[in-house]
Amino acid sequence: MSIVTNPDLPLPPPRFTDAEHLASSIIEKLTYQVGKNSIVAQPHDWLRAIILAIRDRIIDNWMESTTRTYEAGSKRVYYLSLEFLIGRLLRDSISNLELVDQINEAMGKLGVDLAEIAQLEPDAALGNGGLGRLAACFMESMATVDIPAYGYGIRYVNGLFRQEIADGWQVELPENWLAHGNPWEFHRRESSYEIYFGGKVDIIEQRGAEPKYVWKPAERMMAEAYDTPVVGWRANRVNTLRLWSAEPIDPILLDKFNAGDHIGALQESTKAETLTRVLYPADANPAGQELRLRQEYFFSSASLQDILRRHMQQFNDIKLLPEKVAIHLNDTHPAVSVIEMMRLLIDIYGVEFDEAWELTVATFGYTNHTLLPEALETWPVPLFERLFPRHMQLIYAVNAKILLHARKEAGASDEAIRQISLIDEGGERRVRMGNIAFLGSHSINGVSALHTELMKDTVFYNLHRLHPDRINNKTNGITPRRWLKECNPKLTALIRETIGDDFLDDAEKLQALNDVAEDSSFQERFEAVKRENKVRLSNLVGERLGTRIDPNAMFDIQIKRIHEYKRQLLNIIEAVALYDQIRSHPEMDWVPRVKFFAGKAAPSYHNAKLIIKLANDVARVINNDPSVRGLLKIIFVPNYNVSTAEVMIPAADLSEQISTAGMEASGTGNMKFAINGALTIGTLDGANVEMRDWVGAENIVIFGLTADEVDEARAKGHNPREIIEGSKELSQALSAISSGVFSHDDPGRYTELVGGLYDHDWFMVAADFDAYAAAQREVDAIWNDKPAWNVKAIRNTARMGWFSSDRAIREYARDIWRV
Ligand code: B1H
Repeated sequence: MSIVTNPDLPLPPPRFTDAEHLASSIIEKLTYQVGKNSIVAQPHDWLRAIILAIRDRIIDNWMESTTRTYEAGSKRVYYLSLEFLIGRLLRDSISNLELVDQINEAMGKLGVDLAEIAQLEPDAALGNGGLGRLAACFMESMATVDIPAYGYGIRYVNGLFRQEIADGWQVELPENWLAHGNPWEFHRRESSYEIYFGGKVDIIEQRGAEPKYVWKPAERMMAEAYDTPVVGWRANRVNTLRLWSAEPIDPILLDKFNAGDHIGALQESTKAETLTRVLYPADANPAGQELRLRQEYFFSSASLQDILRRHMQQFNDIKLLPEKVAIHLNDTHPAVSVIEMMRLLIDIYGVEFDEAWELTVATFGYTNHTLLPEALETWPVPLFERLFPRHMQLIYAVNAKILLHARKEAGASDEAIRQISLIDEGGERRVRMGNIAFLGSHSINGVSALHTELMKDTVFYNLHRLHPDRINNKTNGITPRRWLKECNPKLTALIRETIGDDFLDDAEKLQALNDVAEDSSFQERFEAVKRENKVRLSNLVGERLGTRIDPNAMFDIQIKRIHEYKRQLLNIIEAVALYDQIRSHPEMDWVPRVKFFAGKAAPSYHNAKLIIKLANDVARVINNDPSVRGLLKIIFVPNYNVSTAEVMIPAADLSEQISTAGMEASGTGNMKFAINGALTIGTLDGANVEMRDWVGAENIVIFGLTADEVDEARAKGHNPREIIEGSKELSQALSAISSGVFSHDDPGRYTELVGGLYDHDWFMVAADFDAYAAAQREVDAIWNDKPAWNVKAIRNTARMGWFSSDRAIREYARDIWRV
C-alpha cells in the first residue's frame, strides 16, 4: 500500500514531556495550527492548542500499539456500539499519559488557567445513558489491560439533545459538539466503504453448483472513517475508536443543478447527511423508525467490511476469522451485523452457507442490557425486506436451519419453536433482532448476576433451553481513572498518602483502606474531602440556578435517565411526605437534606417528562416555604451529562438506586457513587445485589420488594389502592400532589400520574413506599452518628474496587473473546 520505498526517511523529532517542552509545543500549535499569537488567542484557541500538543504525545504510543499487534499476529476485539458516551477527553488523556504535573507547570509558565480552558471542551455525548457510558469505560479499560481493540460506532453530528428547563418543563435543543471542529479525530479517507440499501436480488444459476445471489441495490452511499485514539492508564496501549460518517457518492447531481433544480441537485448529499446526523434519544423506548434501522445497518456494514479487509490483508485466510477476530454486539442495535457477516462471507468471500454460519457464531458475542419488552428490537418484515432483500433471504435460510435443528435434534415444542424463530409470527410479522443476536453468537451475557438469571427465565427462556451453554454473566464495571482519580482528585490524594499508589493499577488494592476506617483522624480527613466536593457542587448550583444550598446538609442524589422503573417518582413523593412531616413536627430533630435530581427524559416519553415537571413544581414550593427552615431543599440540575456527573458524584453523601426490583439490568452510577464514599439507599436490583455482598450489608441501606416478590405481586394482582389507603403518609402526599398543591396553575396536571398508582402501580411505587420512607429515616439515624457514617462511607470506597471495568474486561477477554 505504501508509496514510499526509502526506509531511511527521517523520523519526526521526539515529543518530550517535560513542562518546558510542553509549553513550547503548545505555543507552536497555537502559532502554526491555530494561527494566533498568545496576545490575541481566545480561550478556545488555547484549548485547541493544548489538545493538539497532548494528542501528539498519544500518537507515538498509538503507532507502536498498532505495529505491536500486527507483528504479533494478535487477535483483535471489535466492540460494536451505537453509543459511546465519552464526555471530555482532555483531562482523561493528560491523566492517563501521567502528565498532570508537567502540564500544570507548563500552564503556569504560560500564565493560562488549565481548569478554565478544559471546561470549554464539549462533551462527546454520543449516547443516551448507562449503555453508552459502559462502552466508553470499556474502551478505556481495553487499552489499560492491553487488549488490541477497536470501538466502532457512528459519528453523530448531533449527540444527545441539550436539556433546558423552561417553567419546570424539559425542552430539547440540538447539541452541537462538532460545531468548532474536533481536534481529537483523524479523518481516514482510505477507509471508506460503499453501503447499499433497497433494490432486488438477482439469481445467477451455476452449472452443478448452488446458484449465486447478487444484490442489486437501489441506493448507495459511502461510509467514511474518523479515528480517535483511546489512551489506557499509563499509556500502555492506545486503541482506536472508529466512528463512521455517511457521505454521498455524488455530492452534487450536476445535470439537475444545471437544469436549474438547485435543491434537487443536493438530494444525495442530504440523504447521506441525514443518516448520521442524530443519535436517537430513545433509551429503552425503541425508535421504531426506518432511519434508525438504516443507521444500524450502515455502521454494521461499514465495520464488518473494515474488519474483513484488515483480516484478509494480514492473514489472507477467511477460515482463521474466529481465531483472529472477536466481534462484540453492544445490545441488539448492531445485531444486523450477524446477517451482514453471512452476506459478506457467502456473496463476497465465497464461503459455503453452513461453514459461514459456523464462522459467524464462533466470531460473535452479544451483551443484553435490558429485559424491558419495549426495548427488544423487532422490525416489520416488509420494511426489512424492502431495505435489505438479500438479508431477508439469509434470515429465512438461517431460520430454516435453526428451527429444523430445534425440532429434530432438540425436540422443541410448537410453542418453543414459535419463540425461537427469527420471525415473530404473532400479528404483523416482525424480524426479532434479539433472537438473531442470540443465535448468531457463541456467548450471550447479562450485566449483573440477577439480570443474567432473569434472562434465562424470561426473554431467552426457550433460546436458553436450546443452548444452555451460551448465557453467562459479566457484571458491569466503571473505569476508576475517570470515576475516582480524575473526578475526585482530593480523595485520590488522600488515599495515595494513606495506602500508597498500588490502587491506581489495581482498584482492589483500595481494600487497604479498611485498616484506617475506624481511625478518627482519617475519618476527619475523609469527611473534609467530601465537604470540599460538596462546596464545589454548591457553587455550581449557585452559578447555574442561583439557588443557595448549605454544604453541611446531607446531599442526597439521584441522577440517571428519567424512567418510571427508575422511580424518581418514589423519591419525589417521599420528599413531599417529609415536607409534611417537617411542617407538622417542627419540634423534631430533622436532618437537613438537599435532594438533587438530574437526568433527561426521552422526548416522546410523556410520564417521564411529567416527572421532571413534578420535581420542579415540588422544588419551587418547598424551597420557598419558610416553615421548612432550609431543612429540605430540592434541586433539579438541568442538562445532565458526563461532565455534570463528574462534579455531582464526588459530592454525594447518599446515592439513590431505587428501581423496581428486576427492572434495572445493572446500573453503573451506583458503582460510581459508592467508590467515591457515598452510602447507597437501594433495592435488591441489578448490581446493587453484588454491591451489598462486597461492601457488606451493614454499609448499604436496602429496602423494598425483591424481584421475586414483584413478580408475584404482579401475577396475583396486588391492590395498590388498599396499600395507599393503609399508609397515612403516602395517601396524604399523593392527595397533595393530585389535588394541585404543587400546581396551582393547573391543578389537574398530576391527576392521571397519581391515578396510575392507585389503579395498577406497575412499578410498585406505592407498594415500596413505606419501606422506602423507613429506610430514609434509618439513613437519618446513621447520619446523626457521624463516626458511624464515616466508617460506612470509607468501607464503601475500600470495597468497591472489584467493580472496576478492568475486572469486567478481563472476564470478557478470558471467557468470551479468548484474547
Ligand atoms: C440500558 C439500554 C438501552 N439497557 C435502548 N438498555 C436504547 C436500550 O436507544 N435505545 O434504543 C438505548 C439504551 N440501556 C442500560 O445499560 C441499563 O438500563 C442499565 O441498567 C445498565 O447498567 C446499562 C449498561 O449495561
